Amino acid sequence: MHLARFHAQPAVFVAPGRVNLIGEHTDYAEGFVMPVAINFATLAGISPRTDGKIVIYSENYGEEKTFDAASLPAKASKHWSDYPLGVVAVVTGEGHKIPGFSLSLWGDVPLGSGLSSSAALEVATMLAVESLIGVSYPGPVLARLCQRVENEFVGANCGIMDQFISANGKKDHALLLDCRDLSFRLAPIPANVALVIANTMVKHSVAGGDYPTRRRESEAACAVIASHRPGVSFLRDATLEDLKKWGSEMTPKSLMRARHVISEDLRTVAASEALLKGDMKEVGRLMAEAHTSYSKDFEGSCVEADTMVELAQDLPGLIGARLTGGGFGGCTINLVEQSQAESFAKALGERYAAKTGIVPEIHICHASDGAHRLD
Ligand code: GAF
Repeated sequence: MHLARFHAQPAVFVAPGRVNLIGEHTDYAEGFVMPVAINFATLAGISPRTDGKIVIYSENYGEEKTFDAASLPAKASKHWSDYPLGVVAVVTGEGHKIPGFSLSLWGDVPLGSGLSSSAALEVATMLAVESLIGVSYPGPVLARLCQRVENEFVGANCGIMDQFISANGKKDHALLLDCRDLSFRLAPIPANVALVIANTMVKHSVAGGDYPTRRRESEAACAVIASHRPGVSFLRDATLEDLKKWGSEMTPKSLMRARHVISEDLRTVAASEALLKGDMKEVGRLMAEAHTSYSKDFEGSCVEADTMVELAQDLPGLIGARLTGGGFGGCTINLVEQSQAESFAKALGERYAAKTGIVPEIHICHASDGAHRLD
């Protein structure tokens, strides 16, 4: 498509979406997350231009936008082009001059479903722009730059998880990330375990009101603890003991949010250890606990997601189920015995449709490699 449209052979890059197995709303508290890159992705094809223009075509939207490379919009405009333009703005801010280029974008990460379509778009575009200017950022640096695209240009106050896993994921593995220093370790997903991703079809948005509200509430709890223990900069540094001591000085909602975040960090590290040992029963148990905490304490779920998790419980083959991603809609992640995955997906879809009147999309996915160039 790029060749036909722009009459130039593109360099092509791919960046995956993600599903998070456990560790929700812990990344911006400098805690732990354990996501997996999945086999839904964004492709970005890039070629240089000599007319000083930046021309971006989105195959998904069937729309082409043209900008002057010398005077790009300084602000987001709530349009899909905010993401590639944000990448250019951040890289320019790093001191690079970006010449004109043609960029073609295509993706199959379901939009607004909590599988990080925007991170995939940012990371694929970042690799494309890097190649154009002859720069190569290490994976963790690239992820940080893409997070800045969200935080500084798009205006979504997200953490590092989605961009990090899209840039650094590994086929057949989950990645336990320490969001404080960006160190990570990989844990293999056993070959007999399938990732069944069930879309509630309720749209989710990080930029929307609930995500930043939850973030503020949990940070307010952290400030209370920090007033007693100055070493506590983020909830990552706090303990459940701290909540017992000073929880009464917090609003009830802040206390609940903090209880989720602090306990989620403990569960996430425990789940990675269980996964490394191949103890899938324990992984499933921790996922179930994580969902309850996300739903009850963090109030980050919704009726549909709770229903999807509930309906999975007695289906043959289930190891663990929970709402994944930023919350308030989107998808559940179900770890399921591979031999039961097809029948599990079918039965879950039927049950959900019968109960809610909504026909869900259910995907049997596998853990994929992070972003790279396609030859
Ligand atoms: C969204 C955000 F983008 C992530 O940074 C993370 O906070 C997640 O929600 C919740 O765990 O995906």
